[in-house]
Amino acid sequence: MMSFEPRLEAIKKKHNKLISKPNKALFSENGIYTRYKRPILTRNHVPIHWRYDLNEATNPYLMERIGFNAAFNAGAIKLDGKYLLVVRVEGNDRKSFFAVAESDNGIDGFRFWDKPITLPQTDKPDTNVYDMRLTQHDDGWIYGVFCTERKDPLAPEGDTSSAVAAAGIARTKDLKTWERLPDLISTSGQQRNVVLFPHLIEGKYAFYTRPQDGFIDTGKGGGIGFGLSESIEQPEVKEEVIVDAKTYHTIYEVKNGLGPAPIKTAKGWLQLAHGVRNTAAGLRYTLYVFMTDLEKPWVVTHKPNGHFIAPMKDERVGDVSNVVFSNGWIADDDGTLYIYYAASDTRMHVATTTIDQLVDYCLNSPEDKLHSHLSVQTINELVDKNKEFMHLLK
Ligand code: M1P
Repeated sequence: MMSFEPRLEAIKKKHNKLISKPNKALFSENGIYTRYKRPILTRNHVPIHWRYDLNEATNPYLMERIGFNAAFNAGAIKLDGKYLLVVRVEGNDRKSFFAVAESDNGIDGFRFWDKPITLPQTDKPDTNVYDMRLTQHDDGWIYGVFCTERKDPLAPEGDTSSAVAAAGIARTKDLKTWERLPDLISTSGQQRNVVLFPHLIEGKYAFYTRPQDGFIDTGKGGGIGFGLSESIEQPEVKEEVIVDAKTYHTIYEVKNGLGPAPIKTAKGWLQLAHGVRNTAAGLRYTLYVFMTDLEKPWVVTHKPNGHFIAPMKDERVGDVSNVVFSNGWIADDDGTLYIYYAASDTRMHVATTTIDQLVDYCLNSPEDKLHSHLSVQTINELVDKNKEFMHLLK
């Protein structure tokens, strides 16, 4: 075993090499977005001083004192020219918490800030928190809406797994100091994947929701919902309409949930969501994109069929395999869009595209007609349209 000093040098060298490795855009076969060669954040990006006691007197073997399991499902925002992710970091103890990682260009060089976020508690302490969506609201605050999970108080004796999920809310101006607000009260027993809309509607705060009557199963919860709250200090949604329903034999057959806060375009609100279907190998999570009406952001106007991003190659394997999940994206002033997505509940990736391309994708891709023979009809329509251009393929 190496002694303290050479071991520390080796750990530092390895860590610095990892966090300064440049990323590389890959050729985009579909032309809709560009994937990158490396994940942008992994558990190995967690700072050395969060993991090791650096005092030789109290840690002579320089062993890790605190272990980290994963860095994934990050909210995203650009502030003062920096690309900032509020990452769900999970310790080996299975507790997730939030920590900010910063990059100058949005595709590599992400480094965690000095300390994780200290999240104030309500009178019912969170057991676990995760998947924060950031919304820069017209009221001047940046809101973080996240899932807070606690043991189900009604769980029968001996059941140490049943939990209740609710939407926790905190606000900040700088991602450093956070004010905690009460959890959202809604019509269903549980909530996850709740997202605050950036504008007031009819003078009220508006939330995309995901009503569910179980912790994993959404049960009677019909899909991505939408509701209004009179106040953000006492948030309560008394009525939820379904925006995008879970649907038989689609990629969102079992459940779905909104990703980041939507982006306003001239043609409507761009929305990113995840859809879940079941397979013999377990649940499969993919991402899809749709648009909602500018004035009525709860009404879907365009929805390309199928998935937008599905887990590929190494992304397919992790703690919860066959999952891609996104709760953060950043639209730059020049129209570039950085989509931050996690692979298999383990690590973070980025994909880039432009707002114009995504709008074009929404407006011009065929919708899901829900039957095989209609999918064939759609393909044949394209084949016929291409007849006079077939020479281009020679
Ligand atoms: O494990 C996949 C995802 O499962 C949950 O998402 P949903 O509520 O839509 O099923 C969340 O726990 C999410 O964090 C996780 O990535």
